[in-house]
Amino acid sequence: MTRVPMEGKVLNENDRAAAELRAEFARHGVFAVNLISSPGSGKTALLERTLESYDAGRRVAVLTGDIQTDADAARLARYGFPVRQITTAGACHLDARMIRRALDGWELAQIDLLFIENVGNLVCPTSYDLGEACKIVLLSVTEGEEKPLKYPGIFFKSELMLLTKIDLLPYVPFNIDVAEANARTIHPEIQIARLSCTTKQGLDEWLRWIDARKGGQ
Ligand SMILES: Nc1nc2c(ncn2[C@@H]2O[C@H](COP(=O)(O)OP(=O)(O)O)[C@@H](O)[C@H]2O)c(=O)[nH]1
Ligand SMILES: [Mg+2]
Repeated sequence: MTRVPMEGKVLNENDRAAAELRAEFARHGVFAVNLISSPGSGKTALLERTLESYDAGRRVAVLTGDIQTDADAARLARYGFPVRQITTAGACHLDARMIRRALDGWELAQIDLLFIENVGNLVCPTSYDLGEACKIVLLSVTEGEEKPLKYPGIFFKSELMLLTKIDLLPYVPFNIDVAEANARTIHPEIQIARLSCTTKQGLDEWLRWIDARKGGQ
């Protein structure tokens, strides 16, 4: 009897759904970004500061994933842009079909920029393509500078590493240069930016980065 490894099968199905999504995004000119980090690294805070900085006419939307609660969607809905919560009821990552379902009823032609906040986890989301144009990994200064070495997959696949909560650097023994060097050991071309959503230091650089990246698709 031939045994088909389940994980391989699920991933293949996801790859097919993700390819369809990617084609759909391309057809409608949607630039989709997959934000990945541990729980609490500041994904929602980053989106709050980002949405807050955008004019009302900006064609941006957010899908935010968590295992339970719509707390993040409630935080993000305050800025007036379309926001939907995806609750995975236990799954440790979003998959392409969850994204497709969550987009139902949205006019994709009206969206230029779609942020997807993944479930907090540095491992599982790495393997699930969501049809995004790029993955971005957040690492906060309270997590330890060795994390890129321990969780290489996501640092290898991400185009940008955002080092978050840099306002806390005076209070934690985190060597930011070592963190950057560790990320570059795994992925020499990874781009890196430093950011605090509390003081807004580095926020303009992030906003410029996303606009430039989107412009180039
Ligand atoms: N000091 C500091 N705290 C932050 C910053 N960004 C987020 N936080 C806090 O970190 C916690 C987790 O942030 P959240 O955005 O919910 O993280 P998520 O789980 O990745 O979405 C919250 O209490 C935030 O207020 C920051 O730049 N500096
Ligand atoms: Mg969040």
